[in-house]
Amino acid sequence: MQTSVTTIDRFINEQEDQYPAATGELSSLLYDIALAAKLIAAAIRRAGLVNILGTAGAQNVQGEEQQKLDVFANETIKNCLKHTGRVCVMGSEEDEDIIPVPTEYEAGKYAVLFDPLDGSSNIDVNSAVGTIFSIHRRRSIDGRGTSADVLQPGCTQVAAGYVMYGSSTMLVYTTGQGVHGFTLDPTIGEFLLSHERIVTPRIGKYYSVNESNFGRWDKGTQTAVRGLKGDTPDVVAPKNSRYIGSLVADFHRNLITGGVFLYPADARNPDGKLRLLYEASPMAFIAEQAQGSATDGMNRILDIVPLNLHQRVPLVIGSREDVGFVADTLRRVAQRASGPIAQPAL
Ligand code: AHM
Ligand code: MG
Repeated sequence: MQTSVTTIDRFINEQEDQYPAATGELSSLLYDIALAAKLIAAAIRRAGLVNILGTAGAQNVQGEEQQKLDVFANETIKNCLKHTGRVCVMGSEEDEDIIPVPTEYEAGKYAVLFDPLDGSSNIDVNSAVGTIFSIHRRRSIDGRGTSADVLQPGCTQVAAGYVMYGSSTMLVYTTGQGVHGFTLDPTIGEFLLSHERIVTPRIGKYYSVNESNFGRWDKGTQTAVRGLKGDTPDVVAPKNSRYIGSLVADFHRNLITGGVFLYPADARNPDGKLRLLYEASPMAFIAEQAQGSATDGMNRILDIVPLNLHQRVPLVIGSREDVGFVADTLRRVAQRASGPIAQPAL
């Protein structure tokens, strides 16, 4: 029987201890998020039992049907963060506008963005869903937070992470010192360090994309996906296909085994489907910290300056060489069609 474990709070605190100027607030904020994750995980585990499944009968700001668990996860995260004095403003996939902390609470120095329950169409079929979060230092000087605090490029994130509610519940995060994963031990209610310093393989085994959109992709994307399937084995290692339709689960698998996930633009979704601030940016920070990379096809996700809270962006993310292959292919096909274009900074 094991008698020595590293809990998430001990690990976070020990990491922050390496920086004498650190106040401990970011550590506490990550721990607040871990608490929200435990509450959400518990609700998901009970989902089939307490008749919480099904739609809440409302639509979110994207015009999508909200699931009851979406609503629960959204409220849980907001309630775990708003009173702490560590956060000045929040932004959620489920809320149209930014959420400044209520006036009865102290406003802190961080802005937090989150997708409370990503992949929620998987809930009713008992497949993996997740929570994604992104943390920025505030830009406004004082008072309640403003849009300027949430509309920051991914490269200024101080922390990002996700929680995967799968066969076990895992929390994976980075503060810019590598990527670390914790597994929830339900018997003691603690996240325990299980994956220290995750490094994703340079070349992946899998490609993950919704191929039902193939006919709506541009020529470059079609050529790149054909390459990933094995059309050009001299240029890119042929891959096996895996697609759950839950970004957290697809990304997590590829992070561990190596692989590339794509949600490109298509004729119906000219900017792709995924959202920059609380899906693409945090995942891009994690990918880069695990020595992978993330682009919108050609440009680095972390360099994109957001214009609005729910902005969408095409996403190609995962093993560095595979993401590079997609960018090279898109560039080559575009060049053939219309002459030279600017080189991306990968
Ligand atoms: P959601 O945030 O509304 O759940 O949508 C995002 C999800 C991602 O988890 C997943 O990668 C993608 O939508 C799947 O979309 P599609 O069903 O078009 O393949
Ligand atoms: Mg989502």
